[in-house]
Parts: sequence; structure tokens; C-alpha cells
Amino acid sequence: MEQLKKDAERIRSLEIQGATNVCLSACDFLNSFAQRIQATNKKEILKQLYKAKDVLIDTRPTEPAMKNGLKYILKKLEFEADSISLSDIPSKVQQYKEEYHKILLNSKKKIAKIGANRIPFEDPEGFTVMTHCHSTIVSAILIEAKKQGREFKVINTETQPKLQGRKTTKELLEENIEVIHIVDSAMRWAVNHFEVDLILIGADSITSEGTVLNKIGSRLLALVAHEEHVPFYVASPLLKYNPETSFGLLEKIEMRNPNEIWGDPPEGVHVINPAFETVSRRYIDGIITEAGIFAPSYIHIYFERLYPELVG
Ligand code: RUB
Repeated sequence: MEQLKKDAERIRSLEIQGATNVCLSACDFLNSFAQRIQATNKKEILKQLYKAKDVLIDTRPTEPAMKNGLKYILKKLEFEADSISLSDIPSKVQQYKEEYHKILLNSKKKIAKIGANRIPFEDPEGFTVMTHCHSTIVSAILIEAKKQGREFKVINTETQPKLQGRKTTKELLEENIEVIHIVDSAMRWAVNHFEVDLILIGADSITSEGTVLNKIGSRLLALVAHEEHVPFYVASPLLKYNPETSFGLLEKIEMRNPNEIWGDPPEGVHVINPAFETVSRRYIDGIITEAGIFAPSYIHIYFERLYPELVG
């Protein structure tokens, strides 16, 4: 369990960042843990795996893709537990982990192709896409669009306090995509000044009502899009949906260490650091998923259709 806790700390500390990366790593960590467990019976091994799952989930409370992934692996394992032997368990965990990785990475490829279609091959006035933070799914769309020969530039926010926006900028520059990097507070100015044509953000979580949780600043950007009449889309695998929200669970906003904002503030100052915020479905034109583009409130229907084993 000591090694698992060390692995989990890499997620908690944001060394591993972004919902998709967090999910892939958490499944890897559960799998490595399963390979190390020394147990004398199946009940004990399952108990330890569930404990490891809780340790991993506790690192980032607003990450359903990770929760769905760990649930996928353990549900499948429990279903088979009676018919397999104790020594088969580690290889089964490995098999289900690989299956889940494949589902997520195939979704990403499909989303990249679907999302790229929203960017024209050429636009006489120049086409501008704006994004916020670092979403591997949004980057995949932009990189795919560039590969297909579509012409556009990207406006990107630096994303305080951890500056994940720099990752996006570097990633896109490597693909020869033109990027303009701005401070977060210039987002309204930039949408207006550059006459942005399309805003794309990622998601950490999606609720049954179609509310999206993503990096703090996302709702501000959605409100700007609304004010400036710019289409606002969320790019996300269906696996970011949290099915528990359809049973009344309210997603939590993760509060991060105030030190990320001000390491040594004057005495008496109360620094708070919300990592995410909600974007109401009212401001979202569509969610770009592996099942296609649809209005956010349809999320439960599509999730249930594609991943029935993860509902309930
Ligand atoms: C990252 C963030 C990303 C989503 C989606 O926040 O808000 O937009 O996680 O990422 P943090 P992806 O840096 O706090 O994890 O599209 O890669 O799943």
C-alpha cells in the first residue's frame, strides 16, 4: 500500500494532470498494486483492491473518468471472481485495465475526427479557435484538424495558478499550429478582439443535467461566448459522465492548496483556490463525444447506451 500511496500522490500533487491522464494513470496504479498484492484468499485481495480504489479516488474528487475506470476494472473482476483462481487475479486486473485504456483512447480518436470537422479547410477571414487550460482531448481535435490541412489559429489562456495553458501552447506549437497565449483575465478582450469563431474546452465531469465541470475560468469563458455569440463546445469522452449525479449526488468543486496562489501571504489574508467551476448547459451549444455531438442534457442517454455496465 505504501507504493500505491506514493503513486496516488503524483496525481494529488498535479504531477499527473488533466482528467484523461489522471484516469489512465490511476488505472495503471491499481494494476501495479494488483501485481504486488500478497494475499492468501480472494476475499482479502478484493478488499485490498477496493481500498486502493478509495485511495486513488480520494486524490481528485472531481474526476469521474477515473472513478468509472476503477469501477469498470473491479466490477468485471467481481463478476468473474467465483470462476477464477487466486493466482489469475493480477492478470485479470491487467486485462480489464487494458480494455478500459483502449475504450478511452479510441473515444479520444473518434472525438478528434468529429471535432476537427467543425474547423473549415480555409476561411477567407481566417478561423480562430479559443481554449482554456490543458485538455488532451481539445489538443487532439486541434492536432487532427491541422493534420487534415485545415487552417486556423488558436487563442489560449495561461490558466492560473498552475499555468497548464503553457502545456497546451507548447503541444500545439510542436504541431506548427499558430498560438496566441494570453492571461486569463484577457479572455473577454481576446474573444472580441480576435473575433473568435469557436470555443472548445475539455471537461472533468459532466452531470445528469448536462452541467460541465472544468477548470476555473471555464464559466467565465462560456459567459463571454454567450455575450459575443460565439459557439461554445465541450470535448469529452462519455466516460467523464458521473452516473451518480442522476441519483442526486452533487459534484464537489475541488479546493486546492492556497499555496499554489500565494506561498507566503500576509497574516490574516484568506486565500482560496477552487480548481473547477460549473458551466450550465444553458451556455453549451454541444458536447463533442465518441457518440457524436449532442446537447449536454442527453449525456445520460448516450452513456447508458454505450456503457450500461457503468450505470448504477
Ligand atoms: C485540467 C482541466 C482539463 C480537463 C480535461 O485541470 O480542467 O480541461 O481535465 O482534460 P487540472 P482532458 O490541470 O487541474 O487537472 O481533456 O485531458 O481529459
